[in-house]
Amino acid sequence: MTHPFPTLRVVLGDQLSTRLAVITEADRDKDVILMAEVMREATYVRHHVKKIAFLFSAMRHFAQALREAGFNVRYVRLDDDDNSQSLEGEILRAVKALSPDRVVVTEPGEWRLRESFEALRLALPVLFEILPDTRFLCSHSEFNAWAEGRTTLRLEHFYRDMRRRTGLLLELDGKPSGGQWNFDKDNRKPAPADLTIPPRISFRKDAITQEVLDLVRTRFPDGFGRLEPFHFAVTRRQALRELDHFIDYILPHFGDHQDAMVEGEPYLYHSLLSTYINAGLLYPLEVCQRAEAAWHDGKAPINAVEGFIRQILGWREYIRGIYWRFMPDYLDRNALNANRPLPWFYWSGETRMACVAEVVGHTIDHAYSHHIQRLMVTGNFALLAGLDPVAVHEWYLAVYADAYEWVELPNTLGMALHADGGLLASKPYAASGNYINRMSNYCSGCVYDSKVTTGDRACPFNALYWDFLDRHRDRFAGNPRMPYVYSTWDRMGPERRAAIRTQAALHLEAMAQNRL
Ligand code: FAD
Ligand code: DLZ
Ligand code: SF4
Repeated sequence: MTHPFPTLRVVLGDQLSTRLAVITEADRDKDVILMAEVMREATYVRHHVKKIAFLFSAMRHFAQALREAGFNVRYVRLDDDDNSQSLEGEILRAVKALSPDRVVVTEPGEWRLRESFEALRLALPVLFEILPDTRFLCSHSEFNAWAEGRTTLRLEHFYRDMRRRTGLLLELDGKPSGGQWNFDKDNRKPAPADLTIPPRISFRKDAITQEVLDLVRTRFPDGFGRLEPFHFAVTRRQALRELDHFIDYILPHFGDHQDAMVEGEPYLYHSLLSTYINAGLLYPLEVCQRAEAAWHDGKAPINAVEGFIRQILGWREYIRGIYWRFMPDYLDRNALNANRPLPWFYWSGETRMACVAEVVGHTIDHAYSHHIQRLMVTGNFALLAGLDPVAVHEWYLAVYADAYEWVELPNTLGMALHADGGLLASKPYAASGNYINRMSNYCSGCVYDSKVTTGDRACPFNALYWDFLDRHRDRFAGNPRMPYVYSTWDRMGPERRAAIRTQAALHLEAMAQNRL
């Protein structure tokens, strides 16, 4: 259908994909594409300065590429005089200035913004259409159809359905490639001492990125994290180079050390692709297809390729399905009644716990830490210490370059904190210092001793682990995956158990006083 007036086509900062209908259906002679840098999006949590700089630079490059391809782009810079500093305000301003006969936008990735767009729809004098985000491989209705009537929503079932639906790693007879759906038993080994760490690529900062770095330095002087060095890809072409590098040099070893943690090594064999996929510079399906092709070409083993594809085709889509199915009340869930404030060391990294200091340090430096660091160090500590889920959620949403609520919230509230009561994970990801010692080399440089539970050198994760299990015995004792831990606790005897409870209270007191 052709329209006599222009259509205003809105592209948000994490929608930098030319394959979205908002772009593919644009009339280059008439329509206007609106993009806006606004303070409200840049400050609704205390975002890492690298995240802001990455998005603004990627947005400016995307706008430039659209203009070069012949589109009309109305790009509002953060410092433009008339900038109303909100996306809603910029849409209204553009409607007044351009008199389009309709506005179209791809649905936002966060509930708060979708709600406010729904309100804007009623306020606008023209038609306002919110289009589905077709970059995802499972639509809302497909996820809801899968979830409907199930008593438990387990990733593994969802993932197999997605393999069947997309044909990824599927043979002609419908059987999984390599004979198994899941090769996790071959993965997740600790890192050997002589592990070679592959080099990573860094991108030259052009004039656009330099200008954005200056802007962020000036406008966000108290922002979280270190702005430089800045290595991010900011265009699709650069993101594709990062993908090539991953497929050629890193994917072959992806599974083996997926859960390992090594001092001074933030990246190991992880892909670093989440930031680009989530902002739209890479498409999840193409990333999975590249990994599958590497297996077909004999360049990467099945355990690595299957493990990697499961993260994107399985976890990423599943997490998004959970978010939209259970929002907005998902945000209020606090099944374990956790309410302690977030300790300052989450922002400063100043703690004697070497593992936490290391992970927060990576976070400050790179706006990145890998999954096991997020889940089993900062997440695990927050779970054991009973930190307020909303405070923890806001921290994760702020500090990582790949963080948007649709993906961050279920990972934090559901996977890490068990605050959704087990909707997402059947068992809490609670672990003592022993796990961190097994999967990392952090403990050798720590003032605490991972093998000690009480006394001056006691690793805080130990007493807090037992205290956590004890506090929530009613909830977890019946869990078929947990009887062993409770029988170990019971065998300790009343005096030992009391000493551990006292030690846990001392750790929590030290935490509150910033002495931990
Ligand atoms: P890789 O280890 O190389 O994994 C490959 C890809 O799989 C990732 O790029 C990502 O797209 C996908 N993936 C892997 N695990 C998950 C998962 N659990 N959920 C969704 N996608 C997944 N991921 C985000 O993208 N944004 C977030 O804000 C975010 N917050 C998290 C918060 C917590 C508490 C936890 C435990 C996990 C969080 N994750 C989040 C998931 C995961 O940690 C990151 O996707 C991953 O660390 C990104 O690094 P990578 O690209 O090197 O991943
Ligand atoms: C995260 C972010 C930031 C920091 N700034 C902007 C911005 O200035 N303009 C914009 O369109 N989008 C920005 N974003 C991304 C949005 O917050 C994102 O679209 C929503 O969180 C929904 O996922
Ligand atoms: Fe972390 Fe405990 Fe190991 Fe120290 S001893 S690094 S606090 S697990």
